[in-house]
Amino acid sequence: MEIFNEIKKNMVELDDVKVKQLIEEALKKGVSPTEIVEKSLRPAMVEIGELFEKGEYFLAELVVAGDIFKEVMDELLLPALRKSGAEIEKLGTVVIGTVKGDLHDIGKSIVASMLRAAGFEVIDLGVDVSPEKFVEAVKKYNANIVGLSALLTTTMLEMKNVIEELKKAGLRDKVKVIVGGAPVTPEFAKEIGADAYARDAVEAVEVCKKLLKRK
Ligand code: B1M
Repeated sequence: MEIFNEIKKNMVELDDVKVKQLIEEALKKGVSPTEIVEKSLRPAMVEIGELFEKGEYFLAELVVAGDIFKEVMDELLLPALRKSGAEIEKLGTVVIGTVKGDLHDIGKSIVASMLRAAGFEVIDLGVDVSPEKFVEAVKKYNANIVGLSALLTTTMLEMKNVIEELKKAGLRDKVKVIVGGAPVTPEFAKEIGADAYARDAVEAVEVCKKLLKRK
């Protein structure tokens, strides 16, 4: 669809005014907020990352891209998501966070919002979360699921440390672990002993529902 390309192009060019205008138009036409994220904004962020790698964009551009993404999520997409008929049934409790050393929170926050919209209670611990903090929160909130997000190839290794810490605390059998984030793969999830992997926020909701049924 042309509108997805247009949003993507303007996001890559960091034109926040145009991005907002196009998203408003798309929402009015009935395009779903999750499609806008997955077909326009996320591919745009990948391209922005590539421009950064090539030295055509700098850290300042990454920061601006992150800010625009957050603004359109808060102002336009999350309100639309809430309106689009969230299930009211109360599902389980998910403790979620971006692992230690990692400050990327856009994808994790989208996953958290989608889980909330689907009826999960979500405790969002934010970014740079240590294994000890995850364990503490699992105990405190009696969580059914722990969600770990990482965007750096270096920090994804922290996911294993969280699983180890859950084992040490005797909680590993009581809680399911789902992992995700750009560098994470299903193979990596298996290798570190996670229960599940999700590619995006829509899949994360489906996977979390399945994880609870299996318990
Ligand atoms: Co950074 N950064 N960054 N960055 N950044 C990446 C990740 C990078 C791939 C860019 C690149 O070079 N191509 C690269 C990592 C390379 C690598 O590890 N191999 C990189 C780098 C190098 C860095 C710094 C080291 C740069 C520096 O300082 N020199 C630095 C690290 C800081 C740190 O964390 N310690 C850094 C900093 C930043 C900013 C702070 C400026 C900013 C983040 C702002 C913020 O989050 N508040 C930023 C940004 C914006 C990016 C890119 C461009 C975009 C990330 C993003 O928001 N994507 C990114 C490029 C890329 O991703 N290819 C890049 C959109 C978001 C919707 O997608 O996060 O993938 P994503 O989330 C998806 C799925 O992955 C999945 O669902 C989400 C929704 O669909 N998902 C889950 C995510 N978590 C999940 C959890 C689940 C399930 C699914 O279950 C629990």
